[in-house]
Amino acid sequence: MSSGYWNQKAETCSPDERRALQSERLVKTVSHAYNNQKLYRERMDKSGVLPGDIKSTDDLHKLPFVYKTDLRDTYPYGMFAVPMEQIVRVHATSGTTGKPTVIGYTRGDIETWNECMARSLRMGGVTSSDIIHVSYGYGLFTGGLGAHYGCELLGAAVIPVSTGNTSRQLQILEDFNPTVIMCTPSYACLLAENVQKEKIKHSLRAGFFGAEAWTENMRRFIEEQLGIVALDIFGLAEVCGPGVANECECKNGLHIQEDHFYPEIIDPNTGAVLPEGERGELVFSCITKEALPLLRYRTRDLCSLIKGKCSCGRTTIRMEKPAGRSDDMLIIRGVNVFPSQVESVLMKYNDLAPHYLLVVDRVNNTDTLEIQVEMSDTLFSDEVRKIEKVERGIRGDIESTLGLSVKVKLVTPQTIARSEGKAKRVLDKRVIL
Ligand code: DLL
Repeated sequence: MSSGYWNQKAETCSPDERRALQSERLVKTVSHAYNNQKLYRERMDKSGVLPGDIKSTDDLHKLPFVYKTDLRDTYPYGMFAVPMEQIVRVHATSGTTGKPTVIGYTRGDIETWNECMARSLRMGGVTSSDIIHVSYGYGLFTGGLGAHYGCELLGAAVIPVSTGNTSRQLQILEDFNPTVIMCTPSYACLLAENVQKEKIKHSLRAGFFGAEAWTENMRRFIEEQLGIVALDIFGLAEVCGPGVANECECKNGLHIQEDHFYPEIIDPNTGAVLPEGERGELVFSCITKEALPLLRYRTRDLCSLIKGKCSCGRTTIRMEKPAGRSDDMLIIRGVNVFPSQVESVLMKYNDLAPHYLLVVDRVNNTDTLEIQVEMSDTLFSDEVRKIEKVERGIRGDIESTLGLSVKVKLVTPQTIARSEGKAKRVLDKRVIL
């Protein structure tokens, strides 16, 4: 099924060749950032590091970090390292608090991004014969346009559906014969349910799902319900957008486009680089970016890195499927809880739909966690006794996974709010109090 490489040299070169290229690019980018980004120059000066101290990727750890707050503090364009006449596109991330994060791209940055997206698609077996249904949002979010131009570069036929209007999406799936779909995994679950319910006939064989964390159990659900291969696509606007990393057909980690984005894993508390294979916070240095050359950018995403040649032949470093973000973590009665831990338990039950919400509250000074999850139509029409039994089973399973007592509430089908983009899985009432 594999259809080769998009850029064979970049994707299959030896570690030494790659290290040499990365070092050369890093040295250039450090001096570009130092000379053109006031904030980063001041930070380097404060850390006592000069561009001349960075001679190769071995010296990267000497550089200070950059944070999302830096982009907010310099809103909107304060960290751009080129004059506005060289910027050809602007994207922004909404951000739940405060100002959005604004990202600028030069023509060169856009070309790099398009190539990374084309590489991502090719590693998932996509060719110019494919028809690609893009259901990521088009607009300030990088998902739609990022995916779109990668598809065009590859020569595939792209259908720019964007988000929303699920019944129109289903009609396009049935009538336009797309072979590949791109959307968030939570929206893929919603589409899959409707495809089943309305007996939609489609020609899909693969999907590229990302923009939010999703578990292996959710992958199984999507693959079974839609009868396709579901691959993980990762990216973030600050680095470019979708296409920073992608799974190949071997599904054993996401290949990072590391000739452009150099990854490190650090201890989020101390900032120290962690030994190979350990899970920690992913940090990226953009070693070819012109408009926004972020160095040692703290993503808050939690994962580990996998070295070594993949069976697909690629030699690029891979990231483990991200387990969530350090800022997603809930602390409930002192216990660390990630929504993905709950999801991996829920998705084992056939009697449930893949729609859930974690409601956290504080009652009499004690944190409470209620997990609301939708029943399948079959369970919903079953006896109350059966429903209660399933509820008890799930509660026991979750309590032993989290080490925390929880309440589980099975709710009526179609009652948990759906999202067309990134799903909202947590309602933390403590934050509002
Ligand atoms: O979500 C870009 C994107 C669009 C990626 C479409 C994939 C597909 P942002 O809105 O800036 O960009 O959000 C970036 O989303 O730091 C992760 O926390 C999360 N994220 C993105 N992809 C994945 C993934 C886009 N495959 C933030 N798995 C990142 C887990 C993901 N989390």
